[in-house]
Amino acid sequence: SLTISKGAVEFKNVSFHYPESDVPVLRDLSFSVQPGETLAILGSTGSGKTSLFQLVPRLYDVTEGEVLVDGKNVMNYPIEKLRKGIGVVPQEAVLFTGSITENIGWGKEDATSDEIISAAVDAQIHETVEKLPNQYDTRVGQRGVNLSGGQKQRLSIARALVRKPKILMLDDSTSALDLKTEGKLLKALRTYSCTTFIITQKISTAMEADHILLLDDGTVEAWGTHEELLNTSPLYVKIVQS
Ligand code: M5T
Ligand code: MG
Repeated sequence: SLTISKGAVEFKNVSFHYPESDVPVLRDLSFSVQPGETLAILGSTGSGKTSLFQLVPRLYDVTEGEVLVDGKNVMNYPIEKLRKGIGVVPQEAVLFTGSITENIGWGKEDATSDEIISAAVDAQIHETVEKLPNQYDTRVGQRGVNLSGGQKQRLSIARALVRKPKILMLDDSTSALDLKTEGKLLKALRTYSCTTFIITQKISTAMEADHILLLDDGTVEAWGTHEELLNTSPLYVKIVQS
Protein backbone atom coordinates (compact mmCIF):
# COMPACT_ATOMS: atom_id res chain seq x y z
CA SER A 1 0.00 0.00 0.00
CA LEU A 2 0.89 3.67 -0.27
CA THR A 3 3.91 5.09 1.56
CA ILE A 4 5.61 8.45 1.17
CA SER A 5 8.45 7.92 -1.27
CA LYS A 6 9.81 11.34 -2.16
CA GLY A 7 8.17 13.94 0.05
CA ALA A 8 6.64 16.39 -2.43
CA VAL A 9 3.86 18.42 -0.81
CA GLU A 10 1.16 20.38 -2.57
CA PHE A 11 -1.75 22.42 -1.20
CA LYS A 12 -4.52 22.93 -3.76
CA ASN A 13 -7.12 25.57 -2.90
CA VAL A 14 -7.11 24.50 0.74
CA SER A 15 -9.58 26.05 3.15
CA PHE A 16 -10.02 24.95 6.71
CA HIS A 17 -12.09 25.60 9.80
CA TYR A 18 -11.94 23.65 13.07
CA PRO A 19 -14.81 21.17 13.60
CA GLU A 20 -16.14 23.09 16.60
CA SER A 21 -16.39 26.42 14.78
CA ASP A 22 -17.35 27.73 11.37
CA VAL A 23 -14.80 30.55 11.32
CA PRO A 24 -12.35 29.87 8.47
CA VAL A 25 -8.77 29.68 9.73
CA LEU A 26 -7.15 29.03 6.33
CA ARG A 27 -8.57 30.33 3.08
CA ASP A 28 -7.77 29.11 -0.43
CA LEU A 29 -4.12 28.21 0.07
CA SER A 30 -2.24 26.92 -2.96
CA PHE A 31 1.48 26.19 -3.13
CA SER A 32 3.83 23.32 -3.76
CA VAL A 33 7.17 22.18 -2.40
CA GLN A 34 9.46 19.74 -4.22
CA PRO A 35 11.18 16.79 -2.50
CA GLY A 36 14.10 17.96 -0.37
CA GLU A 37 13.17 21.64 -0.48
CA THR A 38 12.80 23.83 2.58
CA LEU A 39 9.75 26.01 3.10
CA ALA A 40 9.83 28.69 5.79
CA ILE A 41 6.44 29.81 7.08
CA LEU A 42 6.09 33.25 8.58
CA GLY A 43 3.10 35.11 9.88
CA SER A 44 1.87 36.87 12.97
CA THR A 45 0.34 35.01 15.89
CA GLY A 46 -2.99 33.46 14.96
CA SER A 47 -2.33 33.72 11.22
CA GLY A 48 -2.80 29.95 10.82
CA LYS A 49 0.74 28.53 10.73
CA THR A 50 0.14 25.66 13.17
CA SER A 51 -3.24 24.94 11.60
CA LEU A 52 -1.60 24.59 8.17
CA PHE A 53 0.93 22.11 9.61
CA GLN A 54 -1.73 19.88 11.07
CA LEU A 55 -3.30 19.19 7.68
CA VAL A 56 -0.27 17.30 6.30
CA PRO A 57 -0.16 14.40 8.82
CA ARG A 58 -3.98 14.63 9.01
CA LEU A 59 -4.25 15.75 12.62
CA TYR A 60 -7.19 17.58 11.03
CA ASP A 61 -8.67 17.26 7.57
CA VAL A 62 -9.21 20.08 5.11
CA THR A 63 -12.66 21.58 4.81
CA GLU A 64 -12.17 22.31 1.11
CA GLY A 65 -9.45 21.60 -1.43
CA GLU A 66 -6.72 18.98 -1.26
CA VAL A 67 -3.39 18.29 0.38
CA LEU A 68 -1.26 16.08 -1.85
CA VAL A 69 1.86 14.17 -0.88
CA ASP A 70 3.86 12.80 -3.81
CA GLY A 71 0.93 13.76 -6.01
CA LYS A 72 -1.62 11.76 -4.04
CA ASN A 73 -4.36 13.08 -1.77
CA VAL A 74 -3.38 12.50 1.87
CA MET A 75 -6.86 11.00 2.39
CA ASN A 76 -5.76 8.04 0.24
CA TYR A 77 -2.84 7.01 2.44
CA PRO A 78 -3.30 4.60 5.33
CA ILE A 79 -2.92 7.09 8.18
CA GLU A 80 -0.12 5.20 9.97
CA LYS A 81 1.92 5.06 6.73
CA LEU A 82 1.36 8.76 6.18
CA ARG A 83 2.39 9.69 9.72
CA LYS A 84 5.40 7.38 9.64
CA GLY A 85 6.91 9.40 6.83
CA ILE A 86 6.30 12.77 8.49
CA GLY A 87 8.26 14.04 11.49
CA VAL A 88 6.26 16.68 13.30
CA VAL A 89 7.95 18.70 16.01
CA PRO A 90 5.13 20.50 17.83
CA GLN A 91 5.25 24.06 19.08
CA GLU A 92 5.37 22.81 22.69
CA ALA A 93 7.78 19.91 23.09
CA VAL A 94 6.09 16.90 24.70
CA LEU A 95 8.36 14.77 26.86
CA PHE A 96 7.21 11.92 29.07
CA THR A 97 8.61 10.35 32.21
CA GLY A 98 11.34 8.06 30.99
CA SER A 99 14.96 8.06 29.90
CA ILE A 100 16.44 10.32 27.24
CA THR A 101 16.79 7.24 25.01
CA GLU A 102 13.11 6.36 25.47
CA ASN A 103 12.07 9.93 24.77
CA ILE A 104 14.07 10.14 21.55
CA GLY A 105 13.08 6.63 20.44
CA TRP A 106 9.38 7.10 21.17
CA GLY A 107 7.38 5.80 18.22
CA LYS A 108 10.40 4.00 16.80
CA GLU A 109 11.02 1.27 19.34
CA ASP A 110 13.50 -0.54 17.09
CA ALA A 111 15.91 2.41 17.02
CA THR A 112 19.47 1.33 17.84
CA SER A 113 21.63 3.18 20.31
CA ASP A 114 23.77 4.48 17.42
CA GLU A 115 20.69 5.82 15.67
CA ILE A 116 19.55 7.58 18.85
CA ILE A 117 22.95 9.18 19.36
CA SER A 118 23.29 10.21 15.75
CA ALA A 119 19.87 11.91 15.85
CA ALA A 120 20.88 13.66 19.08
CA VAL A 121 24.14 14.86 17.53
CA ASP A 122 22.26 16.30 14.54
CA ALA A 123 19.63 17.89 16.78
CA GLN A 124 22.50 19.57 18.70
CA ILE A 125 21.53 17.99 22.01
CA HIS A 126 24.20 15.27 22.31
CA GLU A 127 26.72 17.42 24.20
CA THR A 128 24.06 18.40 26.75
CA VAL A 129 23.04 14.76 27.24
CA GLU A 130 26.66 13.71 27.78
CA LYS A 131 26.84 16.11 30.73
CA LEU A 132 23.71 14.71 32.46
CA PRO A 133 24.19 12.43 35.51
CA ASN A 134 23.37 9.22 33.62
CA GLN A 135 23.78 10.46 30.04
CA TYR A 136 21.23 8.73 27.77
CA ASP A 137 19.78 6.78 30.71
CA THR A 138 18.93 9.97 32.59
CA ARG A 139 15.25 10.20 33.39
CA VAL A 140 13.38 13.30 32.31
CA GLY A 141 9.86 14.52 32.86
CA GLN A 142 8.07 14.51 36.19
CA ARG A 143 10.53 13.95 39.02
CA GLY A 144 13.32 13.45 36.51
CA VAL A 145 15.90 15.96 35.38
CA ASN A 146 14.37 19.23 34.36
CA LEU A 147 15.40 20.45 30.96
CA SER A 148 15.22 23.99 29.63
CA GLY A 149 12.74 24.91 26.91
CA GLY A 150 15.48 24.89 24.28
CA GLN A 151 16.80 21.51 25.42
CA LYS A 152 13.29 20.03 25.27
CA GLN A 153 12.90 21.44 21.76
CA ARG A 154 16.11 19.77 20.64
CA LEU A 155 15.14 16.40 22.19
CA SER A 156 11.89 16.66 20.37
CA ILE A 157 13.74 17.38 17.09
CA ALA A 158 15.97 14.33 17.74
CA ARG A 159 12.80 12.26 18.15
CA ALA A 160 11.64 13.33 14.72
CA LEU A 161 15.06 12.80 13.10
CA VAL A 162 15.58 9.27 14.39
CA ARG A 163 12.68 8.18 12.18
CA LYS A 164 14.43 9.57 9.10
CA PRO A 165 11.27 11.27 7.88
CA LYS A 166 10.67 12.19 4.24
CA ILE A 167 8.90 15.31 5.47
CA LEU A 168 10.03 17.21 8.54
CA MET A 169 7.81 19.86 10.10
CA LEU A 170 9.25 22.18 12.72
CA ASP A 171 6.70 24.37 14.48
CA ASP A 172 8.78 27.24 15.82
CA SER A 173 11.00 24.51 17.25
CA THR A 174 14.17 26.54 17.15
CA SER A 175 12.80 29.63 18.89
CA ALA A 176 14.88 29.06 22.02
CA LEU A 177 18.14 28.33 20.15
CA ASP A 178 20.90 30.84 19.73
CA LEU A 179 21.83 31.67 16.14
CA LYS A 180 25.03 29.63 16.16
CA THR A 181 23.33 26.45 17.41
CA GLU A 182 20.45 26.97 15.03
CA GLY A 183 22.90 27.36 12.15
CA LYS A 184 24.54 24.03 13.04
CA LEU A 185 21.14 22.37 13.32
CA LEU A 186 19.98 23.63 9.92
CA LYS A 187 23.23 22.44 8.37
CA ALA A 188 22.78 18.97 9.89
CA LEU A 189 19.18 18.85 8.64
CA ARG A 190 20.41 19.24 5.07
CA THR A 191 22.12 15.85 5.29
CA TYR A 192 18.68 14.25 5.75
CA SER A 193 17.52 15.56 2.33
CA CYS A 194 13.95 15.61 3.63
CA THR A 195 11.33 18.12 2.61
CA THR A 196 11.29 20.60 5.49
CA PHE A 197 8.55 22.94 6.67
CA ILE A 198 9.86 25.35 9.25
CA ILE A 199 7.67 27.83 11.06
CA THR A 200 9.91 30.60 12.27
CA GLN A 201 9.96 34.16 13.52
CA LYS A 202 13.54 34.64 12.35
CA ILE A 203 14.36 36.25 9.03
CA SER A 204 17.83 34.66 9.19
CA THR A 205 16.16 31.22 9.05
CA ALA A 206 13.69 32.25 6.36
CA MET A 207 16.51 33.57 4.17
CA GLU A 208 18.06 30.11 4.00
CA ALA A 209 14.85 28.49 2.74
CA ASP A 210 14.01 27.66 -0.89
CA HIS A 211 10.60 29.29 -0.45
CA ILE A 212 9.00 31.59 2.06
CA LEU A 213 5.26 31.53 2.67
CA LEU A 214 3.99 34.59 4.48
CA LEU A 215 0.58 33.95 6.00
CA ASP A 216 -1.73 36.77 6.93
CA ASP A 217 -5.04 35.98 8.56
CA GLY A 218 -5.22 32.53 6.95
CA THR A 219 -4.35 33.58 3.42
CA VAL A 220 -1.14 33.63 1.38
CA GLU A 221 0.12 37.20 1.68
CA ALA A 222 3.32 36.40 -0.19
CA TRP A 223 5.24 33.46 -1.66
CA GLY A 224 8.79 33.41 -2.98
CA THR A 225 12.42 33.69 -1.99
CA HIS A 226 13.75 36.31 0.39
CA GLU A 227 14.87 38.48 -2.57
CA GLU A 228 11.51 38.14 -4.30
CA LEU A 229 9.55 39.02 -1.18
CA LEU A 230 11.69 42.09 -0.58
CA ASN A 231 10.45 43.29 -3.98
CA THR A 232 6.83 42.15 -3.83
CA SER A 233 5.58 42.21 -0.24
CA PRO A 234 5.35 45.41 1.80
CA LEU A 235 4.38 43.27 4.83
CA TYR A 236 7.56 41.18 4.43
CA VAL A 237 9.68 44.31 4.17
CA LYS A 238 8.04 45.56 7.35
CA ILE A 239 8.94 42.30 9.16
CA VAL A 240 12.52 42.47 7.90
CA GLN A 241 12.85 46.03 9.14
CA SER A 242 11.28 45.37 12.54
C1 M5T B 1 -5.13 30.11 13.85
C2 M5T B 1 -7.54 28.88 15.99
C3 M5T B 1 -6.80 29.99 16.72
C4 M5T B 1 -6.62 31.05 15.65
C5 M5T B 1 -6.54 30.24 14.37
C6 M5T B 1 -4.26 25.26 16.99
C7 M5T B 1 -5.68 25.79 17.01
C8 M5T B 1 -5.97 27.06 16.55
N1 M5T B 1 -7.28 27.54 16.55
C9 M5T B 1 -8.32 26.76 17.02
O1 M5T B 1 -9.48 27.19 16.99
N2 M5T B 1 -8.06 25.48 17.50
C10 M5T B 1 -6.77 24.97 17.52
O2 M5T B 1 -6.56 23.81 17.93
O3 M5T B 1 -7.04 28.94 14.67
O4 M5T B 1 -4.32 29.59 14.89
P1 M5T B 1 -2.89 28.91 14.69
O5 M5T B 1 -2.90 28.09 13.47
O6 M5T B 1 -2.55 28.24 15.96
O7 M5T B 1 -1.97 30.21 14.45
P2 M5T B 1 -0.37 30.38 14.48
O8 M5T B 1 0.28 29.05 14.62
O9 M5T B 1 -0.02 31.17 13.27
O10 M5T B 1 -0.12 31.26 15.77
P3 M5T B 1 1.14 31.30 16.79
O11 M5T B 1 0.65 32.02 17.99
O12 M5T B 1 1.56 29.90 17.09
O13 M5T B 1 2.25 32.09 16.10
O14 M5T B 1 -7.76 31.87 15.55
O15 M5T B 1 -7.57 30.47 17.78
MG1 MG C 1 1.39 28.18 16.09
